Amino acid sequence: MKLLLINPNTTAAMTANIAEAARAAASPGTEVLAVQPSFGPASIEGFFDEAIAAAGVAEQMRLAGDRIDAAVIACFGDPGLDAAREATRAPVLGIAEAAFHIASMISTGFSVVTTMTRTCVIAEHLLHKYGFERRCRGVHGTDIPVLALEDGGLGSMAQIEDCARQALARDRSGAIVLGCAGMAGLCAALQQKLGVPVIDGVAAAVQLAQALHGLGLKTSAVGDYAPPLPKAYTGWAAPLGW
Ligand code: 5HY
Repeated sequence: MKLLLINPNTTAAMTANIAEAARAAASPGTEVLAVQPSFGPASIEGFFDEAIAAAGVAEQMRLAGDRIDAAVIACFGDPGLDAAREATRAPVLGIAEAAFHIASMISTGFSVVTTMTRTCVIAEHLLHKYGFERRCRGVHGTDIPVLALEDGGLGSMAQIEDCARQALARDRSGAIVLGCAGMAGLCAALQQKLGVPVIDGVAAAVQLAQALHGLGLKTSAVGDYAPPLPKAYTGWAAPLGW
């Protein structure tokens, strides 16, 4: 299967690291096509960054069309997820939504450990949007800038581990969800250190995308995720029109 992996920020080193984690999680026969928008923020750490990143996701989905079997949006805010599901019938997964589903199947309650504290609200909004607010017992920021994880994040391991330990104790949770695609490479080592399930959304989304493809399921074209209605777009967005 052809799996489109979109890193919604524009940092090539992060796209490469996220692609490596996705390929490590993918089954034989899954081809991971890693892309990033042609415009937008180097990292996504707030609502404004996210608004532009969502347009970048729309750009890449528009370019891919139906030439893919599934897509993964590899940013923990799931920017542009609903728009992406209108743009193709191929299943589209956000790494936050995927991680919440997986964590809820292996623990009665989980905690999220993310980057900047100011982005915690974005994760909290998604928990409510997806209906996981009763399963998540806390969202915790480490105040590690996203681009500090650009090299894979080894330098931030101790800080993330410390935050996760405090979260597990304070929240009485049984699992940790990593709140940034840039943390994907740290998952196995953190799970070893913490002794609880640690969920990386990139791997979770890749595996769930394969499962949906294996079930022969596509995004419904009826109702809310029906393709956008034909209309002209102007300015730099003109090529994205329908
Ligand atoms: C991410 N930002 O996964 C999010 C993390 C965050 O550029 N890639 C980003 O802080 O929301």
